[in-house]
Amino acid sequence: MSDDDVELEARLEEQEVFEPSESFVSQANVSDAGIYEEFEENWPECWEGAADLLDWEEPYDQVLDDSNPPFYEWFTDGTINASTNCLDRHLDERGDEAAIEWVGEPVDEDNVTLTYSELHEKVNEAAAALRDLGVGEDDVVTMYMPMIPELPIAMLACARIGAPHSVVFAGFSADALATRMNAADSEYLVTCDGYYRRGDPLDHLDKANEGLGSVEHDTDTVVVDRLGPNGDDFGHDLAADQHDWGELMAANEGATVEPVDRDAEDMLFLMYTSGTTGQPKGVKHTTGGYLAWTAWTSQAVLDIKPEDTYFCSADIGWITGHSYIVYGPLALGTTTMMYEGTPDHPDRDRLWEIVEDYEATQLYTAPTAIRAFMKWGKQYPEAHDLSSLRLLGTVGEPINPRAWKWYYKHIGDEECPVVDTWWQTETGGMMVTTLPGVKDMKPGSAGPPLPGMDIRIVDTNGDEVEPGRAGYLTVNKPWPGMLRTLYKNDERFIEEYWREYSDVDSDDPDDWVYFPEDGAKIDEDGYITVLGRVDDVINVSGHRLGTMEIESAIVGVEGVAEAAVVGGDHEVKGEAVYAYVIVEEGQEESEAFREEIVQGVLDAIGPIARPEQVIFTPELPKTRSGKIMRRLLEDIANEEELGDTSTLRNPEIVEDIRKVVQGN
Ligand code: 6R9
Repeated sequence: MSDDDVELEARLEEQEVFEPSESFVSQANVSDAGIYEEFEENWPECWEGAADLLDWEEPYDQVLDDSNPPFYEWFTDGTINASTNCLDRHLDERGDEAAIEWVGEPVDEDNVTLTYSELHEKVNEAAAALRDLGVGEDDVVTMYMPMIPELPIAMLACARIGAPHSVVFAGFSADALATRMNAADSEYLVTCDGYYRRGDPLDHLDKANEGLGSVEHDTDTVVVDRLGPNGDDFGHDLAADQHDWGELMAANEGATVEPVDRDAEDMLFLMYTSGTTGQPKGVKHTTGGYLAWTAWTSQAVLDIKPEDTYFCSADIGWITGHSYIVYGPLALGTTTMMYEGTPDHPDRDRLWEIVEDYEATQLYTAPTAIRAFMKWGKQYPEAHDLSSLRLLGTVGEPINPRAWKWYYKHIGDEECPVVDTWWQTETGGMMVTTLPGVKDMKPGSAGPPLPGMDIRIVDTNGDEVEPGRAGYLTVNKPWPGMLRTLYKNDERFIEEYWREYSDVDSDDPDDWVYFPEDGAKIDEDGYITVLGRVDDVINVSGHRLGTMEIESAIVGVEGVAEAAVVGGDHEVKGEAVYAYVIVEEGQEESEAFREEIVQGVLDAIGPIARPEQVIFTPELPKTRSGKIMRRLLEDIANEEELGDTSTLRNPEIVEDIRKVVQGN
């Protein structure tokens, strides 16, 4: 490092508050600090502005109906279609502008630009094709696809005909697909033959077919041909209930489909997410509130303008991609980018090359990616002109100040504000983050709640804690983008999110408090630092994984008697999976068996859940009532000083396990 660099790093390291640059503020969509007070005074009518960002078929009567908490309804009696809002209404002014810039894996230079007119056309054809197959309003269509243009096309086609989609991340296993299709009674699947990973074709249909084998009802499947002749080696033949996407599209060439009027509260999509039990939760999002929320936050926080080229590097298989690659940006009529590949192929400057080539104006990514960039070194971004960037964002997990500052300096050149956005699958969109044109930034802290949000950090009794003390994050007022329930399971919805801090017998909305199961603290300025999950969910590279799901996968391996899974610190992934395993009598604790266990997890969930370490142990530390003391196992994984072991039934086991893991 040069002397200048050393000086700069030292200054950055000490600096705790960063002001947004004047050049940013002067053009920001939101730059009036009065918005916080205004929203507070005018709640819930303050959300009319968000609804005004959309075109409604029938205007709504009431902003919020809170007569039956926690089953809140937003923009009641309004009717709206999401695909019209993302497409049709932009045609006049922006028909020839790019809606989606798709950057494929660099195998055959087949990048695709879809203008609003082209996207509109394809969505109409796809909507007609799905209807031909029999898809009707409210039929759940599952999608199991990687980052290819057909994924948002299929999503918007569903939105057009009022069929909710349920997107399953392509990296998930066949089992995960089957569980979700069964849970949603989904009779339709859109998938593809395969896709490229680091230049090599990868079979995907094989996995989809395996999953379909475990689906309990009849299904129709549409298969996109992504690989062309490069997929010939996989030797796929479509079964009688499987249809070729290209043929269906060709048969419907030029078709137009009248968008279906949806009630604001009608389901737009389902998204399954990990919880504390083995069964994933089907989070239900609606049409009006969700779209208003994602459009408003895209405008206020990501500062999206129609003429931008906005780049979010998430996968559409996760909520971030739904809200901030597809719905929010397209509702605003901007150009949204999709990247199929990984950030390190063909080289570690791939993202910077894309930013430069497309002159991206915003980059929204995850701390795990930023930590990897940091590890690879600043020479990669430095080799590219990143001056088109105006704003940077992160999401998915806490970002440590060092990574924040690296991002701010080496990617944003100290000119771009960084928005650290806290939210969840369940919240639909952002909840806690700085408004970039209004608020100073504090690295490591997501920032204050967005205007109109009532977020408090409380202790186990629900009383607010002093600034600086750790507590639990709670949301005390509803918001338009919130989940409405867990699919066909209102009871679990209340149990999972409300019971902890609400008076569940009351019908006064003031007695209802949403609990996202995150720990947090707040400072004197009202800035919130999110500390992480307080349930049995671990966050690997920004992806939520339930320890129970992984444990049941491990226990499913023959020869395993018992398993406990915890998250251990990981330099790049944030957290990594540590699996403590007790084998059955007669089962050898061999390397080969370790591999079998890892394979069991890959088969049941997918590569994101791959255990970093499998630790054989004769016993697990348990309380006298028989509960596994996960905290101790976490301390061991993190080489931290061990907490209190006095309540254990078997305290001696802790030292034995520690020796195995830490080797001394
Ligand atoms: C959008 C998304 C949600 C969980 C959430 C929290 C963690 C997300 C964060 C963050 C600290 C941030 N999380 N953003 N923690 N700072 N900026 O990630 O949704 O996959 O449902 O995960 O992720 O623990 O509860 P989802």
